[in-house]
Amino acid sequence: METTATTTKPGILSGIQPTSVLTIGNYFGALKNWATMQDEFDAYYMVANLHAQTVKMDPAELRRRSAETFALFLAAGIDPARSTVFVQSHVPEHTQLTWALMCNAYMGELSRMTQFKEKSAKTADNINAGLFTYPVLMAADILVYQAKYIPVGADQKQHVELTRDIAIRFNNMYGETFVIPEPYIPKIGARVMSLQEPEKKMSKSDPNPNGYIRILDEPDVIIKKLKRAVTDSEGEITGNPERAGVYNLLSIYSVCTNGSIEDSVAHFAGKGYGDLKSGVADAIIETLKPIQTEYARVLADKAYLNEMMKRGAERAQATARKTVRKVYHKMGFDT
Ligand code: AQP
Repeated sequence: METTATTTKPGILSGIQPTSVLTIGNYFGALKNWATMQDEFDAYYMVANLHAQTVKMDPAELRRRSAETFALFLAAGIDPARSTVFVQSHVPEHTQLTWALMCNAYMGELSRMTQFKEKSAKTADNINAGLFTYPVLMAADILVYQAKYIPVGADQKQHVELTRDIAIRFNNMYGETFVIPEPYIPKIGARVMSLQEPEKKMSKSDPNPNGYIRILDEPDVIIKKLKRAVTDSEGEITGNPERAGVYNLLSIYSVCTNGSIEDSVAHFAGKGYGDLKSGVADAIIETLKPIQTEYARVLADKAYLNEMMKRGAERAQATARKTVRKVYHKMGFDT
């Protein structure tokens, strides 16, 4: 496999936490775009397993899910020959850089992170320090690869702002060290909403399994969940975003068929919600079929999977090590 030691393409970094099996929200909102960005960017894609531990996870489950999520990245079209794809904990430089950044981040700015407020309200029995300092680890994830662009949803924009502030502060104090990253809105992107509460985003840790479709769900499960999807009492299929349930189904159909909302509305013109739900279910099943087949193949080949994880980590580490050496030297640490 070819490894790109030097490149002139802008760096990009993104990750997904292996807290549960990924949903079609993770696919259409992240993985599908990642695959299309592989040639334009020097892409780093990681299984964010260190982040997943801010909620309590069983160690054996976390280990298994990390490997499965990595396999799913490959199955969804992330090509280890074109992108650096790896598991976060395999590259210890992330945590090494975190400490350096932690000493250049302030309690006040971390206290302003809205996601901390939301998440700590949800897990009142486990407000661990990791949940509070998680944005600094995220800053390290980005800065350690000198990534220029960070594809993020609105909920993560504040964390990219914080990363910029820390990087600028560090550069001012110690001299030019970090590339200052920018949030990046992919050309095609989709926010997939819950099938049960369509005003909320589809989430893999939703306690109600009817709210999400997993990338690995069997066709009969997909059909059943779609049948239960929340719509409204209007009966007519239009592309009005205020009718959140129907609009969500239309946009899922659009991303599955690579069409526009107008195309989807035209496709279902004169039909009822039963047809809409079965049409969307079929489109999802067709989209997921090749990914599921490839996933089964990759997961069955443990030697290949382990080798890809090892190579990905080595390739990521080659870049990360350079940054940490530079930072530690500037700060007066000997290693
Ligand atoms: N519903 C969604 N629509 C579009 N994009 C989505 N993403 C997640 N859900 C949707 C995108 O997936 C990437 C990684 O997500 P994550 O695992 O780091 O955490 P998250 O954003 O908090 O996603 P979940 O599924 O809700 O995770 P849990 O339940 O573990 O907290 C991001 O690029 C995100 O935009």
